[in-house]
Amino acid sequence: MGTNAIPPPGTRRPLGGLRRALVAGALGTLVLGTLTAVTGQVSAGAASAGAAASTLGAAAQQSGRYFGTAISTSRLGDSQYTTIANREFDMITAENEMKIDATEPNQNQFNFSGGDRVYNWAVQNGKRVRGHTLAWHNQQPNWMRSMEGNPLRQAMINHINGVMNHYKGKIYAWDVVNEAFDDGNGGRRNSNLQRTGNDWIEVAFRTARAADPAAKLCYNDYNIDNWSWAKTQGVYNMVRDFKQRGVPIDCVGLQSHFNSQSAYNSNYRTTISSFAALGVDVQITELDIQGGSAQTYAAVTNDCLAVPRCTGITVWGVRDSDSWLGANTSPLLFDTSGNKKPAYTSVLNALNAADPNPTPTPTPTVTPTPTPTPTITPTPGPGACAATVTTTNSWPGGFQSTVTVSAGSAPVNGWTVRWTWPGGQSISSLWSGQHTVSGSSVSVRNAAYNGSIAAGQSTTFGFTANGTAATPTATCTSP
Ligand code: 9MR
Repeated sequence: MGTNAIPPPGTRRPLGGLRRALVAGALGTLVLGTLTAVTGQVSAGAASAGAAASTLGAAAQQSGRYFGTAISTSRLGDSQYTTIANREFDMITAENEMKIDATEPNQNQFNFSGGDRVYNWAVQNGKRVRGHTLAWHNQQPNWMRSMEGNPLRQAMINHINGVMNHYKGKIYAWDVVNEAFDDGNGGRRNSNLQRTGNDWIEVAFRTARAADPAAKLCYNDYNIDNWSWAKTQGVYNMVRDFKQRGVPIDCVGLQSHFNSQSAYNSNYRTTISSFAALGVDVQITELDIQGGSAQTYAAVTNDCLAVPRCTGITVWGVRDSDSWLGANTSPLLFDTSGNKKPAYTSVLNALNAADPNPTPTPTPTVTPTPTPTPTITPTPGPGACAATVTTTNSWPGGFQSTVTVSAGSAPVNGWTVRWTWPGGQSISSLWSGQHTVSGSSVSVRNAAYNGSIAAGQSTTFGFTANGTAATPTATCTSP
């Protein structure tokens, strides 16, 4: 598993930085495992007052933080690897095993064998787990890669529900959405998910909150470390908007893959504190530093320690030879023989020098579990269509619905669905259709790609709305 590809030099310079491409790679073999419940959270005891801790995890715990690593199932048989990982780290991320292609290789057929192996290894050794990742343009299985529009939107929602339900109550934080911003201009990355409508990210977060209210929900990205870069500002503005509008988000993951084109900058602390000031935790989620500078590793650690809501650091691999970047770039804290590098010592010393007063992280507000509304689908007559509204998600002040549009015994070519809101509701965004509003009346025309419905078949569109969840009776007409 993993790749030795080194990211190619970037070609664009966003406010002084070069774009860095990430490399897709094949997923390794998944091995069967079973899921066990979390019974404990932390095995390595924190150092007693005054004494320096001798491992990264214990040293981080002194200020209420964690120190984690990515783990790959392909290396769980390597005792040097597992010995170091078990000794040093108290938070685990599956490097590839909880990604979309691993967990839903065929549509609606979920496979948690690899994810469970990593999860079980972690909890059996007293560690917590970060979930990575639920909605991403990369590492999509083939069936998802070819999807667009409403079917993809629904598949994303189904995927989030399927995976989060399997790990419900067991994951410290989920990277709900990964790498959704463009490298250069601070806007969204063009992807099949983005093309389902700009609201796909908030729909993913709302779905995630309902699926597992106990998990922290993170937005995770690379090249959002440098405060002066447009991409950082783009993500910052999204998080601020989400917090203002009550979209559930608890944390931002700064991947922090540092190299010569995306170098550590001393404004990193400003980035961390600025995100934290929005009311989210900040987690350093995939740290590696090409060249392995001990000084830069210490600076990154100290920047996190300086911000109470920077709750932990995860390095993206154990030994240099385990890194996706290849051992020759020396990016991690242990060398290929498993020896501690100078960077290790500088991180440990920084953690041991931290302010021992942990600031508790507020627990995110738990959103009431939505109650799906049972619906009866009317049978349309020949040439006609019918529509049913189903509430799929709700939260204080808003809700999300799916509308199923069905053809009867004859095909439908173009449709319009209409309903009237009962109590002042209003649509905030709608996908896979074009809507017009007149007072409390809503009219939705088909989108360009879903107007034709074969006899006996159906299509769907969806929306999020403000107000108390309502499931109005909808009518459908076909020209
Ligand atoms: O380390 C992962 C590598 O084994 C995979 O081949 C690669 C495929 O996309 O993903 C790597 O991890 C990435 C992470 O999931 C998201 N941020 C960038 C990481 C490095 O590419």
